[in-house]
Amino acid sequence: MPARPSPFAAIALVALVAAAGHAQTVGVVGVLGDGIYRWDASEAARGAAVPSMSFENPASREQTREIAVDPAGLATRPRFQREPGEQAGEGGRARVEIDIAPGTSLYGTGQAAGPLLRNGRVTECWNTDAYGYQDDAPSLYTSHPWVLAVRADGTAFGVLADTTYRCEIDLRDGIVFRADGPEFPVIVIEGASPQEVMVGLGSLMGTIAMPPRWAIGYHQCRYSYNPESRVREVAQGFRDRNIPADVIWMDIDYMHGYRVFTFDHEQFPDPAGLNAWLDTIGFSNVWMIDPGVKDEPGYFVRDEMIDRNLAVLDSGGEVYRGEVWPGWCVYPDYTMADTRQWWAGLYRDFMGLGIDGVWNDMNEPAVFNVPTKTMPEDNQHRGDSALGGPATHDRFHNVYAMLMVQGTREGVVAANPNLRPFVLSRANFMGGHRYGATWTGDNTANWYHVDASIPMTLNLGLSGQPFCGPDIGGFAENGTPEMFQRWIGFGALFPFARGHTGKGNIDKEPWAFGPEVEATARRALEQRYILLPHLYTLFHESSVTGMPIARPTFFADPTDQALRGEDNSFLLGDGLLVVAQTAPLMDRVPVMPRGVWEPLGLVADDPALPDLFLRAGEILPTGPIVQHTRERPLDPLTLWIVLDESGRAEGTLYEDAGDGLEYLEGEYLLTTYEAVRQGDLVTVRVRETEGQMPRPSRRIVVNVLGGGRVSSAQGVDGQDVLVPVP
Ligand code: NBV
Repeated sequence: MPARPSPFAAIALVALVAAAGHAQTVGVVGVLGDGIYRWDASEAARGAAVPSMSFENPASREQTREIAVDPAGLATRPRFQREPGEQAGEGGRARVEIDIAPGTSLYGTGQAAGPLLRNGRVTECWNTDAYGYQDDAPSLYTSHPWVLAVRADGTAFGVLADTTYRCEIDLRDGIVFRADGPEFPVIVIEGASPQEVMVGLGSLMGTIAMPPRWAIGYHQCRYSYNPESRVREVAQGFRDRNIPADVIWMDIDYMHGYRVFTFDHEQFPDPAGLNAWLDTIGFSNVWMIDPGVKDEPGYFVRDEMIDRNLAVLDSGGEVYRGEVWPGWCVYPDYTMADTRQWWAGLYRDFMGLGIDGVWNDMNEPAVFNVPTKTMPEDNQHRGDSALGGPATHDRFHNVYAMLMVQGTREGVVAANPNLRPFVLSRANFMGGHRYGATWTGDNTANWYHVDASIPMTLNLGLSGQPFCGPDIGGFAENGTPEMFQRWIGFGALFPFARGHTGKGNIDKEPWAFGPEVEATARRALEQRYILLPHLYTLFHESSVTGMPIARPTFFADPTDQALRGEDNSFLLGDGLLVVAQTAPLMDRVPVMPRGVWEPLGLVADDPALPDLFLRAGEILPTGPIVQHTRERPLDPLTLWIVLDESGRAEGTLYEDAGDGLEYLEGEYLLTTYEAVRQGDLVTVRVRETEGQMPRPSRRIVVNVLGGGRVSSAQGVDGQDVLVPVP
């Protein structure tokens, strides 16, 4: 029988001698798609690679086509090398190196402390409980072994080190990945722009599912709101003060002695009743579940897990025990589908109490009283063959949380098959955006963290996790009223907007800092709700293409070098620029993208709020101020318009039921509006619609901005509206 031809180009393995003196190889390459390549250190390494945990469809990584061009002509060529171990006999690390041309800017690397621009930085992919982290933290809660590189001319490429092992991303001289474990595939995505690379990444890793609309509202949390009377008081506090919010969160103190899937019956005697009451005032709820299960015979979660043999084992094959909140705990081994299925089943009764969303915390997994803060690397997981089979914890550490959240999501969906799930996870891995949103962990109420929250949110988005944001107000410490005021000002515009703080701190609800800060917070949140139609449209776009929701300002013009390090501002979509002041003195001078950007005022002037600008050629859909997303339908629809040089503008609005899955059957309305100037008049009309949802009968308000002036007209949505040129 003739040998099956290898889909990889036959490249002679050229041994190069690197400066360090260790042999480098150019590896073998195959094509995965248009401008998308898979490289491996050798044919043998390719054959031995474990299935991808990041690809939405791991089989697709294996379906390479032969490359038509000479690989030596490819723009991005990794070089492979085995670094010797530090101690004799040790396997050492697999190293991959990619040169970059001068003027190349590097981004991504997941949830990394420090600035947006990653050149010169070293990030370690190793999910870590990093309470109170600062700028020099090597690793945080989630891991994304991914770099987005933007060349001087604005073309771009992305590189994924497709390994789950501990992996260092060293960007001090080009791009270098050093990972424990065996050689790993390297995925290269070429694009004419960084946006194209992001879409390519979405095609491989999958995209977020459309969340329920309430999850895009404002969330209020603290560690913890307890007893339940305090939950009611805080939720009612928003309504009494007319401060918009959609969600209130139940942190670990609702549990009975921190046992997951139980309730403290003194403090929370009737969770179903509490959830039902919250619903009457338009509040959705999210409740926490951790992975550590109290090791207490008689406790049903623990007994089921042990009886079914689903726990993580230690190196000797005994059930591993580690200390967390409940005391000694056992940990589900989510690397087995059986475990995930059992875990998912636990959510049936839990969700049956009217629970809307789930928060998975401590899933790095965090372990107390050990120097590594996590379980031993030689613990044993009995991984299914689909995940590459059994392995020690060092291979599964970074995906422990992702597999947990996958199980959680499956359970939430099974409990409420007709609703959209919402799950938030602290730890996660490249590709984990398919299962849950994320936040930036235990930050601190100081100006460093106010400043860091924009770049961190942006780099997560550039690493495939668009649904994210920081603890607004800071988790550790109290901060100052001014700090909170500024933080909520721009924080209210992140894809995931949640106020949170830790135990023992002062209150940090929007009204906790006195009337002046409360007024800013109200305006900031009103601004979010006014922009909700646009944000919802961006979530839809992201769910289709993989584009981030909050985007770096340089996306406005990837050829403009001046924008490459700008991380005090960000774009929501293509044309709405949010310029924040994240330093106490408000003395940062933002770098503005070239072209015409008209200032946009959606709420009363307030120096603590970010400045908004709308780009020429954009139509921005907005709604009225509402107190929560279910309050009333979008009416009137207000379009803000800035014409481009040719007198035209365009924008889209996505609408659906806000929950449920009918949108997947076509029950949505995607409208493209256009504005065209003829003489002194601008005609605004529907140019195109997609989807089967009928257009709601509603009023439309049109505001055309130009030269600092605004001209307005009203009409009926779906019919042409004429408005004078401003
Ligand atoms: O569950 C309590 C907290 C939670 O509020 C926080 O957001 C998590 O990041 N959790 C960590 C455990 C305690 C941290 C000190």
